[in-house]
Amino acid sequence: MSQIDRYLTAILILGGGVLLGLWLLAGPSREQGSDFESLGADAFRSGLQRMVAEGEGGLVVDGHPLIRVRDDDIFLLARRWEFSPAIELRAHHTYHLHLMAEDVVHSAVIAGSERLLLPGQPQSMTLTTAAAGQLAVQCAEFCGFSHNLMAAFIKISGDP
Ligand SMILES: [Cu+2]
Repeated sequence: MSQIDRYLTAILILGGGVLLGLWLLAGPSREQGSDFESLGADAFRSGLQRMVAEGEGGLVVDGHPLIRVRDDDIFLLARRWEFSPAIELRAHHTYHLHLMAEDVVHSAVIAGSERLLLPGQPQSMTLTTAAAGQLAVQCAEFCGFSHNLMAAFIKISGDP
């Protein structure tokens, strides 16, 4: 090994170490824990059914019924390539949001925070709505062909 080869090898090893250090410091920032105790998959499914049954009001958005959430618990199911159901929330209200992936790994970015969603493992977080308008939900984990289109808008209503 020549002197130059040794220098190059040392630079490569040092550079790799620096990059690894930076990645560990600044890299994986998505949260995996829940804000409070998460539900089991069965409790999630029955909660979702209850929310849909209570909130159906005949309004349809993009082919899906719009569910007016009555309770403080919200259930969103992630599957290729949608978050469902379409929901309407009240402005300036704090909810318990429960998310679960049904088929493959997804990740939900909502109100500036990201949750990794492993299939069949619900995640829970608090969500406080702002003023009336829309709140975007976006998938941030590549999940196949139409991943880029996997987004939803939550309607925030000003009515009390
Ligand atoms: Cu995706």
